[in-house]
Amino acid sequence: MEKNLKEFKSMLEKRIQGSSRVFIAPHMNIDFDALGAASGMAEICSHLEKETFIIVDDEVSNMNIGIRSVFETAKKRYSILTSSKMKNYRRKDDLLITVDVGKRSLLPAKVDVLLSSFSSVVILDHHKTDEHSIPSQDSYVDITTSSTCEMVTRLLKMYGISIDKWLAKALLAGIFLDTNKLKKNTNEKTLELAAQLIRRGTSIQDVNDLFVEDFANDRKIQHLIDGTEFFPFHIHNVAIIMNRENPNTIYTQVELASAADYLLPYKVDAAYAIGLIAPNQIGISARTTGGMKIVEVMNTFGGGGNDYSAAAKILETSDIFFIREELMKLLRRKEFYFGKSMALAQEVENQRMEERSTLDTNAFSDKKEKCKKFS
Ligand SMILES: [Mn+2]
Repeated sequence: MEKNLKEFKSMLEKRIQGSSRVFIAPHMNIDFDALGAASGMAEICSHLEKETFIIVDDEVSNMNIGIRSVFETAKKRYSILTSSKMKNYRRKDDLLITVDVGKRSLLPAKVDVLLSSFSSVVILDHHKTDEHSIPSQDSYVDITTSSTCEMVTRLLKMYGISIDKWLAKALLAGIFLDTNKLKKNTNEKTLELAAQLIRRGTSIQDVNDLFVEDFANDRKIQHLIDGTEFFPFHIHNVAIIMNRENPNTIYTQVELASAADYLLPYKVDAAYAIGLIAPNQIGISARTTGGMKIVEVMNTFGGGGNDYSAAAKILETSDIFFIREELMKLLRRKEFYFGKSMALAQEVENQRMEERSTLDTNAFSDKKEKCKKFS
């Protein structure tokens, strides 16, 4: 998809202007990146004086505190509809823009059903495309960009659309989410853009406040992390996280992702969190520091993602132990790794800085100790 953002912008503009109405679809289980990007895209559409709707099916009661607070304001600023209400607003020649998603299975239900009724579909995403992706000539998919919010922020700047304090916060939250607060998948351009958003009146503190989790939820994730097993595969080190004590506990995909994210600093090439996400449905969330081809691994389970974050949903099963075995089989295969082990590289570094290495090794158990004291 060698299209630059400038070319995409002029194509996007043509599509928006040539449509009667625009429907923006972020992925289900909306997160900060999808919501920030949808908000920014709605601003672009209204700048082009086009009537626009954002489609969200998620129940507000299922959203975590941070998402909910951004969503409540978004609802006042933009027209937000559920996908089942969408048909009342449809006209001929409507345009669909998907943000932070390129797969039908991740779209709000009725958007998927009505997909072929749109005269054109534009995809803006940073997840890898595969055979399950929606085919579209009008897409901009760049897996090297940190987040969809980063793309949308660039577009807003190209249009000269002013970004107010709230929108800056919503966009920076998306960038923070997908870069684990600028710790991964971040380059100087991402940082520059983050600085520009901060200049619009938001702050690191404002955005961090959105990530404040409630205590019970945090304990639930910590409990899941307690079930972590570390496995050496070839020269690599992989963590598998699951709740073996209470395998029927239901998690959100976001909770699984947080658990996998949590493991990354502990000298692993990849971390996989497995858990039920519905009574007969299993989720896997994969994270890597770059040492493992997690997208390929998740592809084999019918999922996808980008070089650093990937996930899969497995229907009609509730046996997490079986899925763990299936995953283990894949993890033994060398072709899913890149040559250099992150853990090995770290070993060399550790030998050089022995003192620091002792601290690093203890950090995991220390942190867990502290959490235990807290509970
Ligand atoms: Mn994203």
